[in-house]
Amino acid sequence: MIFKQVAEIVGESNCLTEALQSYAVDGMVPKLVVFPENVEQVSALMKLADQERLVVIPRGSGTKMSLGNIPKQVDMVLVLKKLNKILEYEPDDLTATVEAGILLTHLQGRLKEKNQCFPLDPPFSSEATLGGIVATNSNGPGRFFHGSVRDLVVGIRVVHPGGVIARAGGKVVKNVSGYDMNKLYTGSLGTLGIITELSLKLRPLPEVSKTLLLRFSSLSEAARLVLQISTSELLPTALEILDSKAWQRMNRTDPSINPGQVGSLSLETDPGVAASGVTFAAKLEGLSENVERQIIQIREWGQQKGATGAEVLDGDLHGKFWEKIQNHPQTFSADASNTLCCKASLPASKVEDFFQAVKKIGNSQNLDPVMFSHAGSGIVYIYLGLEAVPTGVDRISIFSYLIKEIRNLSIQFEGSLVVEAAPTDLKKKVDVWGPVGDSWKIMKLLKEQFDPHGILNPGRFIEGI
Ligand SMILES: Cc1cc2nc3c(=O)[nH]c(=O)nc-3n(C[C@@H](O)[C@H](O)[C@H](O)COP(=O)(O)OP(=O)(O)OC[C@H]3O[C@@H](n4cnc5c(N)ncnc54)[C@H](O)[C@@H]3O)c2cc1C
Repeated sequence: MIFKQVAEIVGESNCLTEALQSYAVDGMVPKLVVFPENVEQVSALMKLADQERLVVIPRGSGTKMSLGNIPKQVDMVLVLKKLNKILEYEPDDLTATVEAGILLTHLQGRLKEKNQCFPLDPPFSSEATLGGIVATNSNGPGRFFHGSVRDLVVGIRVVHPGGVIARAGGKVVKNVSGYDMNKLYTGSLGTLGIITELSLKLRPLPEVSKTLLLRFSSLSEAARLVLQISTSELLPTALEILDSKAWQRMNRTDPSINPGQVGSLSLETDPGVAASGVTFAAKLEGLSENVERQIIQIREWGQQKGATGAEVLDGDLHGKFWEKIQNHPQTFSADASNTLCCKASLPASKVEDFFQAVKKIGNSQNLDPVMFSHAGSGIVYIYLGLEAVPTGVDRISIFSYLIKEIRNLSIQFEGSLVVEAAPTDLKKKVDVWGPVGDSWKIMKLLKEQFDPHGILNPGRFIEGI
């Protein structure tokens, strides 16, 4: 019956009822997978779903469906990939309006023709859709200079449960009177509405783009350099710190471990330090003269702090390096379904102490986490493979304990911790979002207003919203 109504809206060929395993969310297989082709179809589907109390799980490319708590129910997966057009592109205004299912990589290709880009560099950039990126507030190393999704999305169109189509923001930089609803939908994980359209701020492509790598024997020198740069007049695009394990994984060559990646970086200088020390990386972009000046300055500051090796990457190597950093879930985890990935957001000045303390907690369990940091922004990623726990030991209990300890540590350092990826068995034991204080009451009220029957991604967001 429902299939018939859905098929009437989108056409039978856009409606799947069989072999739906690959659309399962945390192991829960939907009854229906639907591929709407325009906003009117999305609206009609949301009206029907609300009437029939069908749980709807929006989906872009599916690269980040592992994010969030386990859903309460899964009926219909709504795939936005057929809404993939560029609706407006105004190179002179540095703005574009796109449908939410467009792949970031397709958009970048079009903008490149005019020497422009959308300056966002989230993981899985070759597969992720703009809607998924905005729904998950997914950012990359470049947020240090360019800002995050919330700074770069200036307008949004959303379909709410019940089918109402709403717009927020606009196409110009000063676009909001009243509440800034763009920002509310960003990072809402598809719990308030289906994002169907986005207006974006663009930037010109830089004339030159280079990387300065410095090796240090200990973390504190690299961390002090990051603070010196970020409080100076220099303007790097990104500042990263990698521990030795992260560096080794950046360099591994086995394509079966690292699918879709571009092979080894083959940076072999100073192998001793690379094996035990810390790697600092700065991404420098802009006019050639300015980039060179910054490289000279940062190298000098690094040497004063005891850097033991220095290297400048440009061209292909520069591109490969940042691709691996950007796509860190693929670079740092051998097997995504068996990996714990935690993301801590901290004041930038606390990154060093946090790094050290997490290593200690890991070592107390005989586990050596892979750690790296978008250090300029105070973001630290921690990767742990479940296979590292000896057989016979209760892995889930150890990992639940680790999450609790590392989360307490993040709070102690005035930050927070989100579990970005974990096997479903582990998610049954932990809350992936962590505490949000009293604000959950307001969030719950908002959810009830936007989605009174709880049909959008129920259970996946904070506090089971
Ligand atoms: C193991 C793993 C680890 C990852 N780690 C990180 C990480 O550490 N940091 C990071 O930033 N990214 C991470 N990502 C991936 C992330 O960058 C995604 O690639 C991207 O953000 C999501 O794009 P997508 O189109 O694939 O969205 P999907 O995965 O299809 O959807 C993501 C979420 O957004 C909702 N959604 C999708 N489209 C819409 C829409 N149009 N309207 C409303 N809701 C929608 C979905 O319901 C879902 O909850 C990780 C992915 C994986 C698989």
